[in-house]
Amino acid sequence: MRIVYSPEHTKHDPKKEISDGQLTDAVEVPSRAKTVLARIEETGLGPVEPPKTFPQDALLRVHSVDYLNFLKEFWTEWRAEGRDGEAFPFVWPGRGLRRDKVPAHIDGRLGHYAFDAGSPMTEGTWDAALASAHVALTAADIVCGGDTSAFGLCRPPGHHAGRDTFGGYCFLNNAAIAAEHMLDKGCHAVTILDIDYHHGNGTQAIFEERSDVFFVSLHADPVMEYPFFLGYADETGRGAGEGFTANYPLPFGTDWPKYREALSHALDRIDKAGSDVLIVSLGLDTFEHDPISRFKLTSGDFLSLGAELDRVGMPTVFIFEGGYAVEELGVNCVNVLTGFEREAA
Ligand code: SP5
Ligand code: ZN
Repeated sequence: MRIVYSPEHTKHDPKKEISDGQLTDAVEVPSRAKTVLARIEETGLGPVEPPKTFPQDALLRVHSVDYLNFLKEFWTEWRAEGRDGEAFPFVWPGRGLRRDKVPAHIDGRLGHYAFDAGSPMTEGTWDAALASAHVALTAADIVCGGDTSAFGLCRPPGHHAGRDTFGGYCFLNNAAIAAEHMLDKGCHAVTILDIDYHHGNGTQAIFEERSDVFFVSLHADPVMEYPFFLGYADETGRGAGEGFTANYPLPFGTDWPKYREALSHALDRIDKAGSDVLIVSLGLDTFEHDPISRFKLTSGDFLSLGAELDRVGMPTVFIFEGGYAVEELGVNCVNVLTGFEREAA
């Protein structure tokens, strides 16, 4: 399997995040991607290549121009206000406040585009997020070119980012950008299977009215877990997209037998949907020792998970999302990919 990686991600190196009501140590850190890369090299999973660059049009298929400009110009504006260090929003247009106004002040702009306070923006965030999107686009191109699979080792992750919103450590929605690119390149329909522990609210929101992108997500029940406000079983798509969203909220403590049951159901639906390509939003935070999650998958289970994914036999683009048990992250991630390849062989 060909792997796409860019060292640009190290420019996004936050030290702190706001989580569980407190300022805590950041968990979405550069060592995450480095440990996965090290394991790929150690196991010889496949050749590692840098991303190509793409015109901004590829991002505009998913994100609004004002949002992209905000991300790009953020650091200059932040510095112009006399600020330094990591940036967090602290005021949002909640119920009763106007969402149609984009304030000029940087604190207002931050609140307008953010949906949580847990995703610090730093000097290098834009460069890293842009490279991450290019990694995803390059991986998509590899599969468009005829390979049966590819892995985009994206960082920062993407699945929480919406058309014009950031949060959940995500700024550009890498999986959504890859999906649009594949549709542009001649795919008729794409399925995105999101197996990160957290619901992929951004990806769902981007495609909820679309019938050419089937979004399927297995995740911790939002009634008890972040992102709390999307990912319930009754969300099945809207308008032309009715029936093209499927959510499998699962309880705390979900282990492989229970997870496999839901995955199996999801894969049957994916099989029937008949898309021509599968994009897997690959989060490894379902791991039993993940520091912020409460599922119980073991390192060995990730091999089985990879094998299950190949059951539908579709060309597959893997896009790296969450997973915060850094020490075991390389093994867990590569286990999914080798489990998948072994089955294919
Ligand atoms: C890409 C991705 O996985 N983003 C996840 C963002 C989650 N941020 C909020 C984390 C809240 C953690 N609560 C942990 C409770 C146990 N200490
Ligand atoms: Zn996650």
